[in-house]
Amino acid sequence: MDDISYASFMQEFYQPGIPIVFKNASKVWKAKDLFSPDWFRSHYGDRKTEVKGQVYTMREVMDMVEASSASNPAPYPILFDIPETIPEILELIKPLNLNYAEPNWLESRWFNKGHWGGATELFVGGPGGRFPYIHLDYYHLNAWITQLYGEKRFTVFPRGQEHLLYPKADDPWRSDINIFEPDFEKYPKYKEATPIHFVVGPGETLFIPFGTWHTAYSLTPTISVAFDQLNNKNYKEFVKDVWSFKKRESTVKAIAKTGYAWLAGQVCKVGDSLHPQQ
Ligand SMILES: O=C(O)CCC(=O)C(=O)O
Ligand SMILES: [Fe+2]
Repeated sequence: MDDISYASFMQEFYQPGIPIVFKNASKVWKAKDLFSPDWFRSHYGDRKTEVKGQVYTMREVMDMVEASSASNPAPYPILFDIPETIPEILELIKPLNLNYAEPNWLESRWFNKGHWGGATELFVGGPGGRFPYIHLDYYHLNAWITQLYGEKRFTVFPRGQEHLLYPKADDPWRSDINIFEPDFEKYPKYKEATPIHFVVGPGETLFIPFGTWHTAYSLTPTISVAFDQLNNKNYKEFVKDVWSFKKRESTVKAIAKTGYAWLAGQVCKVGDSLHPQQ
């Protein structure tokens, strides 16, 4: 979708919770047409990240994803927490909200980013790299994924198919179904599911509304920037998740964090009413 107005996006996609691929929302970012494996190797080659317990430099990561193949894939995803490990590039991805992902309470100082599951991350992958499972994002956050280099195939499931996807009993935000080779004996209802596959290419941005089951598969070396969004629309579900996640740690913590999240939400709601969107 190209050059949809903010108001139309909100009405036709955001409010009903329908995924959409923006063709060129990233035109407002300096990072567009700039990010590439070579660019990261030469500017931030020494920055490090950990993947499955092993530390790699950016240089090694880029070498790995360029050598990756479907038969011998590099690990996926390889993540760099942008504010923590490459804060310099924050300048190149402004405005983070692309003038569409707003309001975003995770950008307010009341919701310390990263604290609630909402981070700004660089995703790096190579051919054959599969996100390890189909899932819902934690905390019912909306996800915004901007592909800046290479092509990734995404799979999303229409709302209302959760009963066909076998959420795990101990982690109902995930399923063990392998969508590449589904085991229909074990998951017979999955036969009725209707996964939607599509490729997101350089410069394109995918909006994944909360409550959408999804996964991703890297077709080429890929670099994307992902961030999450919270506002009045997903706030109720967010607060419920804060409760249930923190409750696993302790009831006292759950009460404190949920109380805080509720209060911060009230403040942000007032903020929204003082600064209406375009
Ligand atoms: O690999 C991707 O780009 C999708 C990532 C994703 O769905 C997630 O991190 O929750
Ligand atoms: Fe996700």
